[in-house]
Amino acid sequence: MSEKDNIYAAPHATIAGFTFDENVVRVFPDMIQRSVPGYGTIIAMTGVLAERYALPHTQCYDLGCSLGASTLSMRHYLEERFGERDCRIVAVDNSPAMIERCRELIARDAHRTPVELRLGDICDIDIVDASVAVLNFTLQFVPLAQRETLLTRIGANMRPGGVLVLSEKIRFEDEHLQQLNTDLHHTFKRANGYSDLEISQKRSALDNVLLPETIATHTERLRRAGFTSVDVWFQCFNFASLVAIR
Ligand code: GEK
Repeated sequence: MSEKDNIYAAPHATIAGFTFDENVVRVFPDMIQRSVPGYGTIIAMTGVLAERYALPHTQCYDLGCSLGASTLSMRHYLEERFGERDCRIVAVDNSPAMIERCRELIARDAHRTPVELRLGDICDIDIVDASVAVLNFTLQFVPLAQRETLLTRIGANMRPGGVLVLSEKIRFEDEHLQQLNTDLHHTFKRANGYSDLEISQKRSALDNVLLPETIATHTERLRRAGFTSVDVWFQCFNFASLVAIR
């Protein structure tokens, strides 16, 4: 069971940049559920999309897997046609604490699709013969200058007819919409038990660490990376998930 996230409940003298360390790992499921509107739906539908697009004898990538929520969802939905499909999942994260805990959680799961867990930077790992790639709230932490190269590499190593699921915190060009969606997100967090202090300290910690972009920027870059059909399939406030078909 996940512990309750109270990392920013007490005042911090200085707010360090957010990192995915053991303290975050301990509370991560509670933190992401209470912070990201639609997280549970996005995780479940990622499995549904994998079931539809995974091609026989290919690999499904969970890039920035954290505790493996998307991996476990894909495994669940890939189970029914396990034998005829013969896929494997490659789950990658550059946080040792996340990978260690993820390994324990995968070991407890009874589904059969093989999972390879890798500790590493998603900008460095080889992508080979992919039919599904999931970037579930991960690209937002990759330096802006590296995002195009990463997506181009995913596109180049994905089978035609494969899918990339890209979920991100987004920003809005229109100032009114940016303010509205930021406020609505904070209201969502308050309704989930976070105090104003927690919300503001977390916001400072993510400053310059989580860098959101607009839907237009994501869509145009995905097209340049070789994805032909690109659209938003889920959005709640400033959180969205896109499908991009190779
Ligand atoms: C979920 N997908 O539960 N290389 C590898 N991992 C990275 C990198 C990188 N360059 N940058 C960040 N990470 C998960 C949630 S959380 C989202 C993803 C959030 C990892 C980082 O260590 C963390 O585990 C994950 O990406 C982001 O659906 O906390 O908002």
